[in-house]
Amino acid sequence: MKNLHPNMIKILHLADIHIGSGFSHGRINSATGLNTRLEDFVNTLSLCIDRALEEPVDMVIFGGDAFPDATPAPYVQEAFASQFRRLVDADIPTVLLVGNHDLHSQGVGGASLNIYRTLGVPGFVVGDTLTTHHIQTRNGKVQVITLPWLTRSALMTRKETAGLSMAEVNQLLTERLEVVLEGEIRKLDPDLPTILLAHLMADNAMLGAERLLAVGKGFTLPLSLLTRPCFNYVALGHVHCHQNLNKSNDPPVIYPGSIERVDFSEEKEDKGYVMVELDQGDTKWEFCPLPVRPFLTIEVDLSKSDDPLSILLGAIAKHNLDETVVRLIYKLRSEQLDLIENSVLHKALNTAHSYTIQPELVSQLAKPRIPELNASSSIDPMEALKTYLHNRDDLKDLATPMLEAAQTLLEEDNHILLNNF
Ligand SMILES: [Mn+2]
Repeated sequence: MKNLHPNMIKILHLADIHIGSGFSHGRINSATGLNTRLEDFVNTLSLCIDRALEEPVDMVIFGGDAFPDATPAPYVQEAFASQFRRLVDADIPTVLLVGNHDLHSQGVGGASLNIYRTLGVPGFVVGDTLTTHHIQTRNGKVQVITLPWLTRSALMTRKETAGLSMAEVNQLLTERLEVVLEGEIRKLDPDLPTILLAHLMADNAMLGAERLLAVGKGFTLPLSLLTRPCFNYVALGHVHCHQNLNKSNDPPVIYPGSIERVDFSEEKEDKGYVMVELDQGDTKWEFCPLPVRPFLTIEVDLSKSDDPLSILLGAIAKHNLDETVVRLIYKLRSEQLDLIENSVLHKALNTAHSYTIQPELVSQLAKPRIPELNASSSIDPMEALKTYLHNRDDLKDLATPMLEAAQTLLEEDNHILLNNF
């Protein structure tokens, strides 16, 4: 008789842990000798694991980007391992997907996560190739297709991409990926619940406001590749801002986002993880916010003020800075510099967890920006360069070679340019 697995399967989905990053936002904890931002990230990760154990969930899936890079310091690697070890002790199967930050720029494989496979950690699966894993949980079997971060070299040779634009490379890569994914889909058992776990940039993902200016138009995959009816849940990693990409929610296509604020671009975002009730009929999911350290930008234009210091102090005094990572940005004219006493500013910011002070000089002679590049939320780097060169008659003779050189650079390193997340 066929086993129909009547139970729903409870899963905790988290991504973009990036533990070990953002040390500049912390300070050394004199009691432990550790950077407080490492302690913050460990604490937040431990809350995710606490929840997994309390439920308990049947499986944990991690959507990639464990550390800032593939070679974390041993004490950072250990902090990560000590938390995931708790899942091993509780017999909770766990899938660790390899994100772009887990990949070596040289060679293949995600060294920082592959160690879990090398050591044969019970119940742990490392997703560093596009393949299907059959995972036995307490409430039945699950199929998980892992789709790690792909670089061009995984699907194409350098010869094949020579002379192609970034858009053409992207198109070719998408087509190749579709074929390989289709192969996995055909092998699926239709009677088992199925998850696609992928680290990628989907073409309709919303980035945090400050990231729209980046080279965001490059390496993206179409949502249609992910919204296949054979998937009961699509678990993503890479974009740090939590969102569901599929309005119909059938299947849910979820970025849980990062678990801590990695930088100031995430100042206003909620951080958390996602609880999933996987069901072949109707999968349910819920975003669970985490209590993370607040970030605050205080930005003041003092250039028209007669008493810039008191205006600045007034702007600071409006906020409770306790436990907060603060960034103070103020604009002023060069002749106002002497009116700002740094010791007074340091005193005013004293209660913050950490702070940076960024004065910006407003030049009286500032030229207007190139109007075509203003008010544009997203700038293609080639278009930006063309526009710039068009406005610089003195560079006329250099324009063509500069554009060619820029095109070559973008083609060579497009995956590096996209490693911002
Ligand atoms: Mn990533």
